[in-house]
Amino acid sequence: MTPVRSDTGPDLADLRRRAAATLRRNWRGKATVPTAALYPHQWSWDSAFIAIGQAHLHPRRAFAELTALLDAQWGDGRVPQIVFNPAVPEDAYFPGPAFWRPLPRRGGPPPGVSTTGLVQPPVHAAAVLTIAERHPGEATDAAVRRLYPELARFHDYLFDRRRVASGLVGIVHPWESGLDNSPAWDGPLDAVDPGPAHGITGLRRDLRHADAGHRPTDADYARYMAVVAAYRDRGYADDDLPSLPFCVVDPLFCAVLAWSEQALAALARRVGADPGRHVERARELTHQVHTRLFDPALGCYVALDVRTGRAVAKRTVAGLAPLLLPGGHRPVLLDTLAGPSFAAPGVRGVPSYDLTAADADLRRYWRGPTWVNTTWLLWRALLAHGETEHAERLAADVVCLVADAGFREYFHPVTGEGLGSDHFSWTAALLLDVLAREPEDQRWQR
Ligand code: 2M8
Repeated sequence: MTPVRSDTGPDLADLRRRAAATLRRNWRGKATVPTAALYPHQWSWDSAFIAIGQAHLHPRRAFAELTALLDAQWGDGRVPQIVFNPAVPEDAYFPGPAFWRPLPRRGGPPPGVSTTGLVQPPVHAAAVLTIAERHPGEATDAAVRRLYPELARFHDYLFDRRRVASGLVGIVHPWESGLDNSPAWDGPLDAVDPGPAHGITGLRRDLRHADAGHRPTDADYARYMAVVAAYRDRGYADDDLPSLPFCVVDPLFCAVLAWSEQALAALARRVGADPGRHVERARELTHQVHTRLFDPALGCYVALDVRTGRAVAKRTVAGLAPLLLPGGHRPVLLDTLAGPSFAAPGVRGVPSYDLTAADADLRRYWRGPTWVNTTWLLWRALLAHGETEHAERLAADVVCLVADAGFREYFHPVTGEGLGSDHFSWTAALLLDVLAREPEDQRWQR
């Protein structure tokens, strides 16, 4: 894609127009696909990020996006990772709807709705609060009244059914982390028997739409499938979670849940409900994250393998996410964020993994590239803590990456090369949000 620049930096009006066009192109009538070919259904945390950007264009569409997702909420409260579009052929995405069946009748999705049985990081309540604060009015109030009970039920599910390791909240598949191929999952996945891996390449659809060097390997996929099959074969039941082949505590998932739980408290106040339990749960989970997941030697938070009880000593962007929370080890995290692991000269945005690590792979999915959504989360955290200059640098990085390489799924953190798929929805949506917040001045010049 040709970068559009004027003498004074990227043409912001043009970027906004192209971002809006990307979201229009990916809108499917009720919800937005992350990108047409690679991800042709609705994804959970994508929709939350998309709604944040969509609110700058069509607030009604923003709420429609979240309503479509929550319409697929399971009876047990879980909000599924993927809501399958019945109009899309079974083999357009792997693993498609058939692989996930049977879905439970009791406690499962509404009749006739086809989903996966996993969840994704619960950014949704924080997204609704973000939208409500920026776009006040009657329509927003009505939407918040409608969405609050469903969001609260989702959090009840996570706190009641996914509690592991006394108080922390666990995930049972790398796909639930959103950072699927993170080096943090290599150790826990090594212990998974992949079963027969042959034939995986033929089944995979992602390799038709993205460079194999930017995506997970077949060995990763074989293990992903084995982990899904084990959960599916026990009816997606959450009893005795450590007996599943994969069960970890992820610092980003927990930090986002505690952050969103604070947002739920604010939403509860708006609709006249009692915020008490949200305040208490946010406080308790925040405390657990700060006391149980911090690794002083690495200068960041780390994941916990619940099956072995061992911490995963890897410095990933997920380990910076507790910056979203009050208290904790903020000065150390700020140093790590500004240090050589995530911010060498010329590096743009926040790389997904420690640049100095021997196993960093700056082109491969979640193993080094910069992603706009995780950079956006840290931008929000920096703004909340008054770290304005640092936040503005990240905002400028996002704008320049997109101006130079287009609305790509992820970016090489050093060269800025666009990676993964193109016309990617959350890149467009969050760019709109960054542009709406940051004053237009000379800082975009690089
Ligand atoms: C990626 O994950 C999906 C599985 O959920 C895949 O690779 O097929 C991840 O980047 C995830 O965080 C994202 O939600 C999804 C859709 O954009 O793609």
